[in-house]
Amino acid sequence: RIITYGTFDMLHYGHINLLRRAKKMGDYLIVALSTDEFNWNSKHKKTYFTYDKRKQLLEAIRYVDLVIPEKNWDQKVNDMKLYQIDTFVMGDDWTGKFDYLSEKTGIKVVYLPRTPEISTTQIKKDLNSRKPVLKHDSSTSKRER
Ligand code: C2G
Repeated sequence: RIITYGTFDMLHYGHINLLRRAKKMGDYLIVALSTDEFNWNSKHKKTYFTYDKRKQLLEAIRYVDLVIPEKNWDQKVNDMKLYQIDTFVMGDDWTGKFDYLSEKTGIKVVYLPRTPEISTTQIKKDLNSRKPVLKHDSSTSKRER
């Protein structure tokens, strides 16, 4: 039984890569999804999609078996016991930050390499910079017309 935590705003292939590799480590994957309040009050993140929308998206992913709310930084130890977790997985931007979980609960803690070049912040930046993200050749645009 595997668990991972995150905001998963503007779901993208970096998130999917993480979830696919996490699921491969077991046969049941729980995603603890940061609530809007937790994002705003503790992570100072304003998400584009609300918790309900982000939950709906995650529940549509074949690798995800259950989505629960992440309400604070301190619920992890209890979550490990409550959901009988074997392995905790996070991207390696968190390397070392959750080692205490294995000391406290004996579960395995794994940090997986992040997918390069993609992040919600980068998507927002590119869109705001009004850079023509997609290049259309004339034939495509004619077909669209
Ligand atoms: N991720 C990734 N590659 C990317 C972007 C994200 O592997 N290009 C991973 C992150 O490392 C994380 C997960 O996808 O494991 C979710 O990313 P975020 O939504 O940014 O999660 P974060 O805000 O870091 O929340 O208590 C832990 C926090 O809730 C983690």
